[in-house]
Amino acid sequence: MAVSSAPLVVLLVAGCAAVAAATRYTVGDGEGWTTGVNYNNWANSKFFRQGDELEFRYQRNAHTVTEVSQTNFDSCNGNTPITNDAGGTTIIRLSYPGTHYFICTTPSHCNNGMKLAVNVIGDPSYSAASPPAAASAAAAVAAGALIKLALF
Ligand SMILES: [Cu+2]
Repeated sequence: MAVSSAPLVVLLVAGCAAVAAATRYTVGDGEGWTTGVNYNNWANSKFFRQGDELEFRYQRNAHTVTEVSQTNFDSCNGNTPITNDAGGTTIIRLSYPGTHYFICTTPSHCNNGMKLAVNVIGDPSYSAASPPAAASAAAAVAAGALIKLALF
């Protein structure tokens, strides 16, 4: 029994690793990326790891997702963005550790609190070549199928 169950253990570990590889967080949860949401509270309830993703959902062109430096975050200055998008759905991969800063550049929105800072913890197992969250989920499903097969 011990011999036959060894491959199953390997599959279970592999399956868990795939699930833990990346998490995609919807910024603001059901409220999305908009005015009137306290994004400090939202971020403080989460633990972001290198490789995780942020999904910003908002009305196209009504807001922006603008990644900026800490200085520009503090002053709500979007003139020299690191990245910028207003497409309505913006997915940002947190590919390096440290604090990432996002603001909305629609006039007055950032100053009224539409800004998000997330602290990202480094993950030594992270690889830029690793598959995105959707592929990881597929891998987890595949691993689960293998586990079911192994149980037979
Ligand atoms: Cu806005």
